[in-house]
Amino acid sequence: MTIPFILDTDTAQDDCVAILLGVLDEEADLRAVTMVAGNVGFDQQTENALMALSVAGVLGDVPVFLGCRRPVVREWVSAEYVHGDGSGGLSMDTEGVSIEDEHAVDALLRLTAEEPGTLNVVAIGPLTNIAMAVVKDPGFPSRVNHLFIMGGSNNARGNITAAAEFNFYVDPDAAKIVFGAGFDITVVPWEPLTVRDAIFSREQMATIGEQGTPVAKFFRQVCETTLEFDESVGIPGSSHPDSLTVAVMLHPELVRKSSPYAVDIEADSDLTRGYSAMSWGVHGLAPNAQVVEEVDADAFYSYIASTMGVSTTPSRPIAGLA
Ligand SMILES: [Ca+2]
Repeated sequence: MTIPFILDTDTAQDDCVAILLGVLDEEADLRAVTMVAGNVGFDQQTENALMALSVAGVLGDVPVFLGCRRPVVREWVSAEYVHGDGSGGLSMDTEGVSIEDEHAVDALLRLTAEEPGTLNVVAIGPLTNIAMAVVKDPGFPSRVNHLFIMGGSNNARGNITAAAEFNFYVDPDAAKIVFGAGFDITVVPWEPLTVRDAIFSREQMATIGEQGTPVAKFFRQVCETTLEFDESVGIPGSSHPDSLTVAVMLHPELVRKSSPYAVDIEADSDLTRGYSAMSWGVHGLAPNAQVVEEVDADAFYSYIASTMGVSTTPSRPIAGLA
């Protein structure tokens, strides 16, 4: 039994790894990639997603839908200072590659209507597409089997501000809608989880790259920019929150600890915009999400390393792949 899911992504660096897991892991059945405004320029994100599909040899096999090009209310904020253009200096000729005409929000609604209660959605960018799907069709949450969200911090530091993690900061209004919509939700937060359990050292990154497969080389090159940024802000390695979110869905045995929380998002304050209030059960609030608190870091690394070692024949040449 494979796990069917839609991946909603602002593709840069670790989003690419999340896509690779979705097509290389035998447990995964990636039905669609939906693009949302986030990390880097929208068209660049789309090219990054197509490159990831190409290096895995499945370009054209997984439909790619373009979604919201800006947050619901606010101006778009980029993370280009973290990711560069998110490609690790790689590029690919996308001439003639087919992108679906249907909008990503409509695709989310249609695909879940065709198989209600079957598909998971993994959201690893700002939650704009997911919120817009809720706004357009309030029946959407009940048709999604489970929604996995990368975002927020669990009573800990943010990354784009002291209070907020990037995905929720960029579109706090969307995040607030999504957490109030009635989905079955699992959250993979930035702190403390990701920076403790999903950080790879330079040595670990090199070990993955040395496997020499196209995927392994691609992995190392696209993750290098973030590695340098992470080290500059005191994180001892390359961070992998997005691929961790897909991994948690495909391999729940990686999770050592998770608990129910009542999660809500700050959308009114400037100072704490996008802050995720995660109430742990003592404040009289009904839980609306399961928050992952600890994963087996060694097992996660081994899983990523072995998956990046899978041999593929890239669909198209990728310029700059060493
Ligand atoms: Ca992302």
